[in-house]
Amino acid sequence: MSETKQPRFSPQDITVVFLLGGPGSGKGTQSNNLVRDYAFTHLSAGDLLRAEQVREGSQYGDLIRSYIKEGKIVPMEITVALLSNAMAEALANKPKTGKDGKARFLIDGFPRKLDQAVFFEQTVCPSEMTLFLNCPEEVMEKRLLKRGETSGRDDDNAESIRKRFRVFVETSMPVVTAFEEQHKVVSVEATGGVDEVYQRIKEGVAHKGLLPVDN
Ligand code: UP5
Ligand code: MG
Repeated sequence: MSETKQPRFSPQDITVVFLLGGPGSGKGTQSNNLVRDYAFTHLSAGDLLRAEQVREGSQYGDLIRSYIKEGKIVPMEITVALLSNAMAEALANKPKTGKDGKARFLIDGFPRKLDQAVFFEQTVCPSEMTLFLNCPEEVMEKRLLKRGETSGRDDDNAESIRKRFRVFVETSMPVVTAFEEQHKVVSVEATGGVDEVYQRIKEGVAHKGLLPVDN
């Protein structure tokens, strides 16, 4: 008899929104807005990996450092475990919910590859929606080089940025396309000022029924 494995969390209890977009498209910046107004718990896969990289006793520190510098995608087992555990930890602390009583998770910068999307939805939780920040490379490059003056991120240099762009186009865009085929994508033009982009995001997600939470 074959055993059907259930995902760790059910979409009846939590809402998962993926936030995708190229490097520098504004995922982290707009996450702050979405956390404030929509009661999201924000989980950035990149931030979780950078924290694991410097965690004392981590067996993955050197591996993560080299992957990030090269703009390559870290093996998904590591990232999915970090995300799944961070979700469980957040739920244990009884986070705010939407009107439907469900906790809301904004997963920033993941999934970056088709097999990651499938694996996450099978083992952690199916997603409700993908918010895609669409931004031209010239705009993203300018933002990242400026941030690189002070960020201290190993990958905010011209060479790493070039590699990140390439991986995004070749490997991560197919994830957006696959979710588009499922009619789950809200695509937003991510050029212009932060407030302008956020206004478009609010309008876009409202069309899919996602509304702010009253404070
Ligand atoms: N800025 C933002 N919006 C602006 C606007 N509208 N106008 C003007 N400036 C704006 O923004 C970048 C900069 O632009 C900031 O200085 C901001 O003020 C300004 P930010 O909001 O940080 O953009 P974001 O899209 O979050 O850019 P980030 O660099 O974080 O994107 P990446 O996708 O490259 O980074 P991430 O941390 O997700 O991943 C890094 C690496 O980790 C990957 O390359 C990969 O090696 C690894 N990784 C995995 O292996 N697996 C994963 O699942 C995730 C990551
Ligand atoms: Mg980010």
